[in-house]
Amino acid sequence: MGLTIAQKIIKAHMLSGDLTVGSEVALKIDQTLTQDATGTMAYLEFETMGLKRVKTERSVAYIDHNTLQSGFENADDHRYIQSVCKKHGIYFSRPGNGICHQVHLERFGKPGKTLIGSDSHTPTGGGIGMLAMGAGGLDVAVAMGGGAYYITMPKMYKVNLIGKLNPFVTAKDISLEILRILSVKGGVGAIIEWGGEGVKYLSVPERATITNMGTELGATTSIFPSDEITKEFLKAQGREEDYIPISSDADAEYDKIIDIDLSELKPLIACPHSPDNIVTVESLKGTKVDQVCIGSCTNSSLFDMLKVAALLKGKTIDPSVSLSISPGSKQVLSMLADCGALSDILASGARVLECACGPCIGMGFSPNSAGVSLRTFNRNFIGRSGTADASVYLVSPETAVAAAITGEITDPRLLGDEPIVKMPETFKIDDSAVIEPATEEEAENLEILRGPNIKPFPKSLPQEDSLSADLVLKVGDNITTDHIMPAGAKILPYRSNIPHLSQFCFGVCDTAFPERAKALGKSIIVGGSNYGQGSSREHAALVPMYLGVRAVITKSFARIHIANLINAGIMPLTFKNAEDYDKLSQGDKLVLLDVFEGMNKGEITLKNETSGEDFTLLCSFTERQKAILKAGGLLAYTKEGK
Ligand code: MIC
Ligand code: SF4
Repeated sequence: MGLTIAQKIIKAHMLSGDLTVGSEVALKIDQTLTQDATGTMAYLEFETMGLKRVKTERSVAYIDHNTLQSGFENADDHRYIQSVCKKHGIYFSRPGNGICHQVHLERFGKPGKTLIGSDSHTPTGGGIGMLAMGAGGLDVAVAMGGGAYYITMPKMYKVNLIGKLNPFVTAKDISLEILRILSVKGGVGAIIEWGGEGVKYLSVPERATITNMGTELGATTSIFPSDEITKEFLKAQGREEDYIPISSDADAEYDKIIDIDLSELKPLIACPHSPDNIVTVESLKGTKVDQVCIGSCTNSSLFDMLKVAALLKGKTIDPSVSLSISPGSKQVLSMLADCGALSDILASGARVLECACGPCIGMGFSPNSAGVSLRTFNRNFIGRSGTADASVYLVSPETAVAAAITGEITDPRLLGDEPIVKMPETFKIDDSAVIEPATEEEAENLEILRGPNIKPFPKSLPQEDSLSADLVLKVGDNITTDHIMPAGAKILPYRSNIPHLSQFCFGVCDTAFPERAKALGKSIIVGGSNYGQGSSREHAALVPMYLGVRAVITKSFARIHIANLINAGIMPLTFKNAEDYDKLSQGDKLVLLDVFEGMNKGEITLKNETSGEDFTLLCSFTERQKAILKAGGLLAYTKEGK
């Protein structure tokens, strides 16, 4: 049987396991990336492992999330990460150099290689045929130390692109269309390969928009073939030698095949508060808009920015709209400056922000009260923008410009002729903002610089054979990591201070949760389906662990979050009968019986002492995962010398 693109890369990197769907596969990881909001914790974990140098082919630390430096905390974190990088063999991308995924695609990603990153949008690298996956910080730390990365062998989905996009219909609309078809749960347990004749009309930045937003489907990753278009892109980045062709075999088999006829697509928009809440832009025409934000790792390439500049040229934005533009990298910004496009953007009345995540993670530019914000980003979860009652819509850069000019949601096809933007033959290459690590010899005497906000990693406890704990919080379906551990300008600076961070845990759902959990000492959370979707932030597991949460029982989990829970020593369990969810209430006294035997059987009995009822819960832990839970988390397990 032939192989898919992902199966080929997995096979070439497999340390143990096989290609059977659902089995555990250990992968050799070639490259890692971190960003600062998850990086400090990942490097603290790396340090705990006591290794001198990273063992990967290339590891890069980016500073892109937490760049406001509104207090000493961010600056201290950056200095800490920079000093760890210098000492341990990691490349350090300075603040201002750009968003990790954009810069990694431009300068470091390679077709056919494996990449894991402590950020859920790491699959952006699939745009050049990499097997790129988001992971928790601890998994990235282990991979930097040369350890394997474990995945559950995913199913293979294929999306066949037929025909060609019409003017003003973009790669972002393809991403929104697949979200409409599959929903935010539809990619869980799958890798999505993009193929069909339509692929040859998509440039690398367009492909990267699609693989980036594949994260919102819950997919393990998304991937495009590496072809002549990939080669041209790498050549223009001065990296032709990194090119290798990769495609799937003609007889490769897929678990699902979806056809999308590009010529039939229209400009689409994701409505509040979920990326899969899709309608046509046309259907919302006339809705008043207060704010428009263009940028983020989804839509901040030179390709996107040149189109935006061309559409804004000679126009002034509507007086009632505030427009922000954050180019994805220093390369993008300086090329916009060199060709004059930046002046066109500025002349329109736009505010040009730093090359960083910025408004996407609520770091500034929060909308006004009950404001309507159109964003080219990938997530519109409630509260993420920093304004609790804002309505955030996700759109293409073209639709964003149309709203900025008219002050209301407007079909971009009404803007006139579509600007034709070509990829440059050569990009401007200047890697001076990437600081190289010291040699092993020089590194010996280098000191790690720590600030007072960097608190030690919290201690987790081994799982017990019989767990008696109260049901501390019951939540519904599609709970995101932004619900569990919110970000934003007020909270993000404390990512390396778990005790402080814990005050904000589940703040969106129930502000009394942290105090209640602390008072109980040991507790259990109950959730609906797709619990933990969204970000890779391991803080969404570490903070509940710090607050005493010992198990989370749901209808289903998102991939990265379930791994983070196990790494933190928290037991993820699912209901055998989904209806049992309705039979549990907050405050119930629960007991998990014969946990260790149950782990082996794959079924654990839950006794609800309050109602007197018994339920069956499911688990499917591998031997390694059972050992991690019994040890009290991955760090404790690694320290035991496993
Ligand atoms: C996000 O988009 O939610 C983030 C911020 O990039 C996160 C990482 C984080 O929480 O630090 C992600 O996507 O993994
Ligand atoms: Fe940054 Fe937003 Fe991309 Fe996350 S989704 S990496 S916050 S730009």
